[in-house]
Amino acid sequence: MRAVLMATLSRFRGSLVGAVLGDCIGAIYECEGNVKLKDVLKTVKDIETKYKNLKDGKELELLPFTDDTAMARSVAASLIAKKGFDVKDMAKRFTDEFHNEPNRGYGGSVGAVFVALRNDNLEDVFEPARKQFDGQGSFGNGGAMRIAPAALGCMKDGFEKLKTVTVATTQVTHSHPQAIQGAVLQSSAVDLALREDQSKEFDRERFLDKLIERMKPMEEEELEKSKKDEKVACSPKRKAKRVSDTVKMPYCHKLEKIKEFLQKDVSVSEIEEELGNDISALGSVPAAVYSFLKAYKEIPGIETDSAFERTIIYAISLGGDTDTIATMAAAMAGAYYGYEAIPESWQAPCEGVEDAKKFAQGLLELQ
Ligand code: R7I
Ligand code: MG
Ligand code: MG
Repeated sequence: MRAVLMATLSRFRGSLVGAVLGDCIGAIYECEGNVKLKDVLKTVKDIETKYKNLKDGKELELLPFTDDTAMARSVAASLIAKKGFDVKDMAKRFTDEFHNEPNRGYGGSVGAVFVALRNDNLEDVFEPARKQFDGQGSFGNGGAMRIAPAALGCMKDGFEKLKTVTVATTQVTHSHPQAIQGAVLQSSAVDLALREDQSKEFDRERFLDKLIERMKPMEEEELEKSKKDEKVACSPKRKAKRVSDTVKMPYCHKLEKIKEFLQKDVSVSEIEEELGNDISALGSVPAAVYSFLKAYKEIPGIETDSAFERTIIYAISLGGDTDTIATMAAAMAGAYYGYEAIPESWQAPCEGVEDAKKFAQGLLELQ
């Protein structure tokens, strides 16, 4: 295989295997409230020790993947089987997967979408998602958490195609603009990480500028729409429910904030406050981007030379929606550092690693 293809295969594998590890290891801490860095360090140390002490013929205790990976597998499998994007096939795979294994830790409301999709055999696969939350759609991070394979599958096509595929893949379950924008931010971050020249010093501010360049028109368009809606409805100003509701273009705002945060020491509570660490797309994708970028450099208290390892450890240490923030951050990190950066001992207990490698190969063959 040509050298450039080998390099790409390594980064494709890195992204999908990384995502699996972030999910499986992050799931140990999902929704545990405050996570202590020292506990996360102990968890990964234990993983390494168990692997080292593994006796012949014995098996490691499995770290199962959750809905994040279950759905990412469907995204990859559909793109490969259809040699491109087919929303009905994608929706069917999500639905079958959910009914096959409903106990993978899915979000509280998304099950209703899959029930409707199965029962109604709909022409319009986006309809059940549009009905969620009184017609405003879910703002959960379920669209973003699964989207990394789309960045790989669309690599040859460029951003406009990636955006179209990301938006439609998300809308099968999530129609809230913030859920859609969050998925576009995530797929863009993986896409840009795949393309970043590793032989040069990583200009993280430039990386953030490129993300802002992609997010700005989407947020501006949404802002225009909401202004019109307000006029039509003559509605009184909606009371802000969440801090981020008070900022006009919250994704761009958070991406600018990350630039600031990369220049100084920031506490976990400040990150939680400013970027979020929750189950919403807006409250988690920026934290994943920040984890990836921060871990490029050393982090006090995390003593490993591996920036890939730092990414997962740091993302989990933020607490909250740990499996999802870690899966998204690790999808970016794996895309940047490549498969060789991922320790074997971390891969060994995680469910779904071998399949992730096959999906990476299949997605590369689409290029
Ligand atoms: O977004 P989704 O697929 O959940 C993904 C998360 C990840 O952390 C996974 O690891 C898994 O644990 O779940 O699932 P949804 O059910 O669409 O959204 C998740 C939750 O976000 C919902 O159950 C609600 O609690 C909340 N939520 C909303 N609450 C009020 N109003 C999402 N949208 C809304 C809303 O519009
Ligand atoms: Mg999960
Ligand atoms: Mg989660």
